[in-house]
Amino acid sequence: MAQEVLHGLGSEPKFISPKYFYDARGSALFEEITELDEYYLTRTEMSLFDAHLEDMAGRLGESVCLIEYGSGNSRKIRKLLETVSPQAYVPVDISNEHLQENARALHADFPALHVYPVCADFTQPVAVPQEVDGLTRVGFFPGSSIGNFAPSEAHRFLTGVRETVGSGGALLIGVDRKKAVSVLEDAYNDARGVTAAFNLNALAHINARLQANFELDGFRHLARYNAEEGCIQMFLESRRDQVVSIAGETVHFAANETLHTENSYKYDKAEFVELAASAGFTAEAEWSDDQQWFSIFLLRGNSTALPGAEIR
Ligand code: AVI
Repeated sequence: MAQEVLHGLGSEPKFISPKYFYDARGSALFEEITELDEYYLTRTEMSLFDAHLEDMAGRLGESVCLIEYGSGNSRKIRKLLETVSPQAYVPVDISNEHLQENARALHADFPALHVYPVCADFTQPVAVPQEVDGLTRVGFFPGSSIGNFAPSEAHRFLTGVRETVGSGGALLIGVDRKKAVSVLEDAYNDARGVTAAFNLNALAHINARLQANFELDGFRHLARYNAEEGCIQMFLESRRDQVVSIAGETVHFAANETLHTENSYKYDKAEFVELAASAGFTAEAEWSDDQQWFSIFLLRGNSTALPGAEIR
């Protein structure tokens, strides 16, 4: 972690990974964000699940193994487990603690469900346990978490999922759509300052883990839409000229210098369908709200033709 953080802070412009938002306080702040008036994403996606779960379940069929990428979506996964009734559930998470907690809680409520937690970095193809052989593999990646990957990383992630679910397998994925800049910017600049606290929490997290001495009041939260990139970008801007010590090293911040903390990409429908196609998926269905602010896509793994094989 020290190496990674210092590499980003030694770069020009400075950056850190958004994963540093998420210690216990950061996860609680994110939960709070999902309930903010301005943060329409979670509420819109939930209402799409509520309205279309039966349709989703019908399309997925029976004999399903549900593979959840990241295991922090308890409310959404429960809805899906109730309606799709999969034979097996494979939560994949880098944090073993989250996985075990999640598996324990679900087992209590769905005693007949076979749960096979896999502790892994899900940006790589996942080794799914043999026990689920013969079941249709369906990945689940809600919340527009795909938006926090750069397009090349999103392509790599989707290619890995395609490899994991196989041809005929599927991915149910939530995607935040492009829309009026004011709506997007309000969602990341809420009036109560919860997103600002979430952004600044990355510094508190680094202080705790790397014996660093960031002064949180020395930085200001910034979030703005970059139309060229098609993403909301979050930064922490230094309020003054200052030096911070981190894991025995010192890092200089000029007044108004920015530290880039997160990108959150937004997609047009056609852009996302094309991205999915480049990873070997066909968009079989899409559910969106009246304003087309958020979409849930059902992507189906294409059958792969061997290189040089004739396509009939
Ligand atoms: C987790 N992820 C989809 C959120 C987003 O909207 O990109 C993280 C977030 N950052 C600021 N607010 C919420």
